[in-house]
Amino acid sequence: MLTSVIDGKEIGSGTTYESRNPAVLDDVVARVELADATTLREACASARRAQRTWAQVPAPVRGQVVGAFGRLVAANKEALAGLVTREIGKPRAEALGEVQEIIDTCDFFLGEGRRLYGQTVPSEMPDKQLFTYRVPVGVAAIVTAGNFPVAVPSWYLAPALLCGNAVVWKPAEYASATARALAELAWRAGVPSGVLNLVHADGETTYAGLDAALADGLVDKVGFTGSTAVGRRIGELCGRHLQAPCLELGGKNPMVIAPDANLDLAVEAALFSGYGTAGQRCTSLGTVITHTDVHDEFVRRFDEAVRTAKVGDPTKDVVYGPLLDERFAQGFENVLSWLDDHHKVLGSTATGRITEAAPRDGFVGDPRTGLYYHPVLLDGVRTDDKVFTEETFGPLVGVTTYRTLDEAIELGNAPGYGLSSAIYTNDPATAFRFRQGIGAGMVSVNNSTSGAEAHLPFGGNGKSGNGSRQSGVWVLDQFTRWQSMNWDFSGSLQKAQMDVATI
Ligand code: UN1
Repeated sequence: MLTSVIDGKEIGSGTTYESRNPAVLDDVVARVELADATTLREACASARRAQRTWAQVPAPVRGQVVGAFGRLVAANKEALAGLVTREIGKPRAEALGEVQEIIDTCDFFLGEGRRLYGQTVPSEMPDKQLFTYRVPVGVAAIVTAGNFPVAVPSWYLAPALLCGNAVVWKPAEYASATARALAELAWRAGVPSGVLNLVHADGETTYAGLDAALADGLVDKVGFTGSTAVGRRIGELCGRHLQAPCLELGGKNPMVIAPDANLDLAVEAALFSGYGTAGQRCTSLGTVITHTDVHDEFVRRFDEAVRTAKVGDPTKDVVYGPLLDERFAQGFENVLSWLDDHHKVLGSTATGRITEAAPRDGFVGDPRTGLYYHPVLLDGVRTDDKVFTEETFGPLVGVTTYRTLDEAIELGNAPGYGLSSAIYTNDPATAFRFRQGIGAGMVSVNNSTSGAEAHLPFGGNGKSGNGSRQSGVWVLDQFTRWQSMNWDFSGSLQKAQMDVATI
């Protein structure tokens, strides 16, 4: 039985949850005791006490701990990736890539421990020095989704810890075992047990516990990766307590196919970003916006690629495996009810769950054991369709057409998200104009909408977040606050704006 771990102590409760392998539903990966709201608040209080000592540890030494965490993850890469595959059904190659993303992140923040630069700033008065320092925010409450059960948490944990904060981490219930494994590696690497606390809880409990902790001044930064709907609630909650959370939410990521695009490359990228991780990335491809001149040929090739894509057992070489858990499977069933008569359904001979009665050619494994769904490729998508405006979080890609680049940009921005985007073109001017016009935080030219590198700013605008950025140096602004210091050694009271030196 897994429990929450607060200041190194296992804290149980009455309520249990079973995290199941979505490829083999009879396989219970972990039985978890879910915490109540008081326990979550207590974890924040405990983190508050531990943070003071951690902040005294010099940043380069904290960096060494983060570096050691990365090395332990590397030493356990196969096992951790295996657990990711078993608990959330991510195919092996992608799971290994996900674990590599933690290692890359820790590598980056090991070095940042020796920088974490402040500035010296000239004063308007003589014999006076101005400085800026980055100071830790204090306690960070991190709430993560389970589609990236270890990489995305590491984007929060590594910089938050490096910057001298204590963390209370609330992972997705359906990725509890993976979360515990990652936390164990962090503790073994030298992160003090009170500085990283793991709390298993359901959504409503998390919300109530955070509300109580924020009201009592026990949390200084909330980090949340998940749906736009939940992000909105977290944003409202934090706003009431005068806090700006770090929100990384959904996406409706467009891929534009210009008339000069290399269509084979574009199809490969559309397959990877539309159907990889079963379309359950925040960076998954939502809608292909293809120029009318190349539409028919692109769709012909894309349909062929989707039809022949291997789907099934995630321990095998497949494009995608099962959906994350029952709740996500139900969510996708609901999305399928948005299909309309004017849509041309391609990519499969059937839609919905893959069963013996509705089989798929070349399916790998046993369809009876897991939450497997047919890929859906929808041509003829219109701007007033729900499949055009809403994130679908499943193996579904829509296709629509454009005539001018301005029109393509307008279509890309229309759903109001702004996370990732891509364009396939060989013309630099087209690529740059697309970048200027598209409202997304991330733009790919001749590459997929998903698969961002770990040291570039990651984040979105509009319904994809509140403009916060993760990764690289940019995330330091989430986990530190600027403090300025002025030091006057003139021997007199020099008044700013009033005693300004003149020539
Ligand atoms: C997410 O789905 O929340 O860029 C993150 C990507 C991955 C991260 C996705 N590195 O697609």
